[in-house]
Amino acid sequence: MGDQGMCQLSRMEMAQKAIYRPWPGHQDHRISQLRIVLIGKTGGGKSATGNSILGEKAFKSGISSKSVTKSCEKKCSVWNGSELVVVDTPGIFDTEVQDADTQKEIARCVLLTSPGPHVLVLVVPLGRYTVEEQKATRKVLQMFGDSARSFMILLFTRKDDLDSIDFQDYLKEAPEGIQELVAKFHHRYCAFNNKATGAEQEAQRVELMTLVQQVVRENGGRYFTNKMYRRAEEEIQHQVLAVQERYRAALEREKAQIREEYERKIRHLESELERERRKAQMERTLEETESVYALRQQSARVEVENQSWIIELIVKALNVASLFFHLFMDD
Ligand SMILES: Nc1nc2c(ncn2[C@@H]2O[C@H](COP(=O)(O)OP(=O)(O)O)[C@@H](O)[C@H]2O)c(=O)[nH]1
Ligand SMILES: [Mg+2]
Repeated sequence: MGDQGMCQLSRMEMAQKAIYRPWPGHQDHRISQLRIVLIGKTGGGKSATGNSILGEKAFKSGISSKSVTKSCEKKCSVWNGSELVVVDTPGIFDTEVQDADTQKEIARCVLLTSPGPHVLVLVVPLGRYTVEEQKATRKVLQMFGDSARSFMILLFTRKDDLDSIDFQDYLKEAPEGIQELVAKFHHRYCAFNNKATGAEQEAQRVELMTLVQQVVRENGGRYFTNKMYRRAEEEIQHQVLAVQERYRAALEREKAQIREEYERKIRHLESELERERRKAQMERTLEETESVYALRQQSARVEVENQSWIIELIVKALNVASLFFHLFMDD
């Protein structure tokens, strides 16, 4: 079992409750879920931002090598009646290197945010926006392609480094690289102090979530997708169908067994009343078995997402489709 299905329980819990559809034409036919993925260069403050969004220390964050995010991670909470899924990534989208480990991580990120993220949060640290940092940001933007722009929010970290300067005032005098970015994102940006607590933390969280909601609304409830996500989704669906087919066959086998056992037991019974009693018992057992399998069918997707082999299958599917070569740009 992998740890990619961290949100399994809450998803199941939410599926059992009546979940409202937050916006008309919501394309996600699964339960109402808001998927956010944090992207940007290592050390920019992605994990710290994830913690600020969730309001708890869910992701490891820090400067020591021990706290550097090495693998994509998914954490969930509930926001405004929707399941909020936050996926933290290591700096995988800012690299030219497409080695096996990077491919696996990208596949993992795609799986954790499948069938696609509603919002991509590009995390950039204020005051430290070096040339190297600029290059990395450009790479990330290029990687996701122009079609991803309408799903992106620019989030500056280290707002506390501005001391008491007002963020809007700072922007007027900000380095060219920062100005350039802000211009690209129009009004879709915000700044976080990830060291903030209490009311300040809550206020910036609300500010971001308001932006998130705005992005989702502007996109008509659609999530970001591209060839890569679609190909991965095909593979996931393929596996889900296989699992469901296995359960269907297993249910038929079990039902046949139950009937056979019943026939064997009543064969020598004389009393009609007793036969009827046993028959009613059998019907109950059949119904119970059916409902157990119905639940298994429903959670087939979660089951597939939790299998460690699904990542390898996605990597393979993406390689077969040459998508790792073209990457996200190819939408
Ligand atoms: N002062 C300050 N430090 C921050 C802020 N955001 C992140 N950091 C620090 O920057 C370092 C890198 O953050 P981390 O979340 O691990 O970055 P990641 O590699 O992008 O996940 C950590 O030491 C954080 O404590 C912020 O808003 N203010
Ligand atoms: Mg990190």
